[in-house]
Amino acid sequence: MQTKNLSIPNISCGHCVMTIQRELGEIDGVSKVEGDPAAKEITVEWEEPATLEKIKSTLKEINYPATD
Ligand SMILES: [Cu+2]
Repeated sequence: MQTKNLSIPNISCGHCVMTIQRELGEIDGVSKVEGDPAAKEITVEWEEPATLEKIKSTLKEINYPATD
């Protein structure tokens, strides 16, 4: 299991976090997505077959790119 905090400047409210949770939740292997709208951060937990690259590319596709 891997965990990472990602900074996502495009988050503006709780709905953004819910959208991200829904979309990342569809990736096989992603087990948990938590978000903080005020901090504009999410925490993702995953294991194979999910990868950080896949998570980041999905975030980019839905217009919430991570900065790091
Ligand atoms: Cu929003």
